[in-house]
Parts: sequence; structure tokens; C-alpha cells
Amino acid sequence: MGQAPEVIAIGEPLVALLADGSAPLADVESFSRHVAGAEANVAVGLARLGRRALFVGRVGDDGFGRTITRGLRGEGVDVSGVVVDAARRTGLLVRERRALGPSEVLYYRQGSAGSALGPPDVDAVAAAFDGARWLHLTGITPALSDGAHGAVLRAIELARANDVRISFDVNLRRRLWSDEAAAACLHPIAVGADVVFGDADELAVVARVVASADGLEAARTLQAGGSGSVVVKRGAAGATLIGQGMPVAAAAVTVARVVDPVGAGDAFCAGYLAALLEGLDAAAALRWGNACAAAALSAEGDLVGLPTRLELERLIAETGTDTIR
Ligand code: KDG
Repeated sequence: MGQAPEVIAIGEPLVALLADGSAPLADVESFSRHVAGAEANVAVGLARLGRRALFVGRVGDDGFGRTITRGLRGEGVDVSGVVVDAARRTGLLVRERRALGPSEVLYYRQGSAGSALGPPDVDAVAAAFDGARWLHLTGITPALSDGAHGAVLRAIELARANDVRISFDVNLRRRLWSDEAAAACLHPIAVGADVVFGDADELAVVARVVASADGLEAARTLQAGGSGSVVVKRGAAGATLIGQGMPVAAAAVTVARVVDPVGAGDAFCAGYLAALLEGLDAAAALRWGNACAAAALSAEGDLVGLPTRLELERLIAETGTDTIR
């Protein structure tokens, strides 16, 4: 382990095979390989912004696992929490691309190395919690297996014992479990977190309220239940934070063309946490989150568009310049 991490992110890293053209999956003949996984995306987003992130997860002893480990390391993420599981394969997802309507994602992650994450993997990096500032979790990991759920609970215990704040992105994955199962498992995690991120629909499921377009009732319900603050990610409508005081809102950064909609939420979390680590206030954190999300939307794959610190500053400054010479 290098210098002490500021953020510890725990989850399943994946290789994503993204269709090269717009077509139903049955007609796609070539794919591009990307590193993905919501929590790994956040770790890379933080590293691009100059923050120290440690990633904890499992990969198989295979080429995809090596791609992930090399990719994360190359981005400056501390991979000392990555376990190579020789008995299982690296998790995989395949995503088609459609010009119209939603694109389908297929997961090949049941029984994967990543899903075999367990409390001992977290205990192996226990020392990193001493001095870390944030633990970043998502609602994907507890859906993977009992062991992975246990790893999340162990990480929460260690965070609490070490005064590390907890950031929780709901990331509801309906291909992994039902809304009822997700709510039962994720509600206690959300109300114990210092900041919760989600879109209006995800927050409503976890808060067990009827979904509304602005997500505010769900956010208020979670906040009243114990969440420190709740950020409603509203896509093109920006983001709103519900905390102790008045709601804080920030407009989205306009995106000329959405190249790839996936990964923007993770980019938002990375920007938001990076701003807080710099000592900025909630309004600035929302702006950073929105700008990072817009950058992610503008590039193919989860990681490609994640901005560096300089790129983020340029985006926020909105200079109107289209070429820097
Ligand atoms: O947030 C982006 C993720 O959806 C993607 O990288 C894959 O982690 C993933 C998941 O479980 O869907």
C-alpha cells in the first residue's frame, strides 16, 4: 500500500464489452473492451481528480482480471485491496447500443470472482481505514452474494470505528434482485450513510415511498430516517441535495450529444466527493458532480470521459471556447 488513501471503494470490478455499433445484440459482431464496475469507476474518477483512492474487490486469474488490475493501477488507484481469485472468473457485462430506446445489458457475473468478495477481503485492508476520509459503497455489492453483503457490513463497521464517512450510491440493479429485496437490504445502509446518492426512482424504492419526478419526498424520508444528506441525481435537470438546512440545487452542464449514458452517476459521485475532500461546500460539490457526469456522458465507456482536475475546471468555467491552441 502506498500513501494512505482518502477514499476506500469496495465492489465488483467488471470488464464491459460494449457493442461497436447501434444494433440489437443479436446483430452485433464486434465489441470494444472497457474496464467497468460502479465502485471502480468512482475510484478512477477520484484518481483523475488527484485524490488517493483504494479499491477493494476480486478478479479472476485471467486476462480480464489483469486488464482490470492494470487499468486501475495505471490510473493511479491503489490496487492493494484487489484479490486475485484463482478459482473463479472475472465478472463480465455485455452491452448493446440502440439509437432509439433503452439498451440491454447482459451480466455474466453469477459465481464470478467479484461476487465472492467477503469480510476477510475488507479485514485485509483494515489498516487503511485509519486515516481514510470516505468509504464509498453502492447498492450493487450487497446484491451479489451473502459474502459480498457481509463485506459491505464489515466495511461500514470499520468506517464507523475509524471516523470515516460513508458515501452510498443506491445504483438499483433490477437484473440482480427485486425492488422488495433491494429495499429490505439497502434501507439500513442508506439511513446509516453520511451521504446517499440516487435518482428519484432508486431513492423511492429504498425509502419505500411512491416515486415522484423530483425525488424530494424520498430524499426527505431517508434524511429524516437517519441519512446525513441525500443527493437526488436528476440527469438533465441537475441535482438537488437534501440535508439539514434548505435544499441546495445545481443545474446540469449541457451535453451536446450523449455518446454513452452509462457511468455518469459514478462520475457524479467522484466529482462530489472530490469537491468535499477539497473542503468545498455542498453547492460546489453538486457543480463538480454535474460537470463530471456531463464529461462521462460525452465519451464511450465508463472511464474514458472522466475528467482530470484541469478539464473539470475548464468545464465549470464554461469559457465557450471549443479549441485550446
Ligand atoms: O454505473 C456503471 C455500472 O453500471 C457499470 O460499470 C456496471 O457496475 C456495473 C453494474 O453492476 O451495472
